[in-house]
Amino acid sequence: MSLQSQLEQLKEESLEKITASDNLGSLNDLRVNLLGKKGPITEVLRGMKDLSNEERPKVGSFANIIKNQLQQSIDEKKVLLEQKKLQEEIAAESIDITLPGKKITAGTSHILTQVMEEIEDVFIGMGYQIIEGREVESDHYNFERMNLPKDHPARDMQDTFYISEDILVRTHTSPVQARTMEQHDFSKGALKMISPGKVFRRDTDDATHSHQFHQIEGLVVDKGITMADLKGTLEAVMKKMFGENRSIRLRPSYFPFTEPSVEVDVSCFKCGGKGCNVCKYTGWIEILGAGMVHPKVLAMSGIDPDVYTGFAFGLGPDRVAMLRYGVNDIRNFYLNDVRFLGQFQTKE
Ligand code: FA5
Repeated sequence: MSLQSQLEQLKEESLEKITASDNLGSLNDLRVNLLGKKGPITEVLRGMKDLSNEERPKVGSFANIIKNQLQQSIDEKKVLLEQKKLQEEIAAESIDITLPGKKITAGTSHILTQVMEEIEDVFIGMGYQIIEGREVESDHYNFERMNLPKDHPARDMQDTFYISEDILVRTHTSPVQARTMEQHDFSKGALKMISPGKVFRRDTDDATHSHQFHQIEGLVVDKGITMADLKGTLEAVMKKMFGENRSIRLRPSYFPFTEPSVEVDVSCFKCGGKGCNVCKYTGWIEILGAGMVHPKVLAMSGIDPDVYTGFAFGLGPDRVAMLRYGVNDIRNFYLNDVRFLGQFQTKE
């Protein structure tokens, strides 16, 4: 067989192999085998030495043409195989959006947070500002400015955890009253604020007492504020929170920082006042302490009690939440058991 026909045959066989190659690795092996120094074309060309001077350049250029054809065919095949590989990778990475998604269990805000935010919303609607107090307080603001001097017997009911002799964790949110009053500029209008937050007492924990619980302090100071404003405000708030049919009653009480002082009861939202286990068969539920701000407390904050008067109240949202949701032990709020907390889904 002439060298030319050998080369022709080699070309046909090689082209078939290139066409059959189905991945980039085998194509590269093929390239090295066919076109490399030890490849069959080079082998065939070794026979050129026996050719005549006329034949040799013809066969030489024919061999080069074949080499170029094979190289071109390999290059084209390479492009095809690269595209194929890319398609396969894209197909492997594609997401089937028709598959049902995995359900993500969303958390909820803590039930006490929900109750406090609901109460805040009611007061914001009535034009109150929300004031953030501090949990670590001084004896001065927690007691003295609330008209509870060092030897006052009412301090016994609010013993707490002391950080130093004068620094403690607050026993009630009332110190926020003093801090807010001394800052307030009455030329800009009345002072109307509530302050929700954590408080601490050296109470023995039981079903209705926790050593850490929450309060919402309320304070309104302006010229001409009376007990009627206190009553009207609290009645409106209780109706918003517990239903339009609720009424409230005020019973005389004592707090060193208010004069006169009252305990405020709301008519039972479960039985409507007839008597049931929620209201302990009295028809009323005690909900907060309140009163007219003591003139001494106003004066200690730099406010003239002959010109300004005010009312204040302190509400326990933990107890509100217990009553509302029939929770029989306050400690459930603080154990962080999701089986309990998960029952109170956040309202949208
Ligand atoms: C006070 O703390 C007053 N500072 C409230 C006040 C403010 C009166 C402004 C007048 C004017 P008292 O100790 O009663 O008052 O607590 C208020 C509310 O906190 C109670 O009605 C109750 O709901 C809640 N509370 C008190 N002790 C605990 C406790 N250990 N665990 C859970 N809640 C409690």
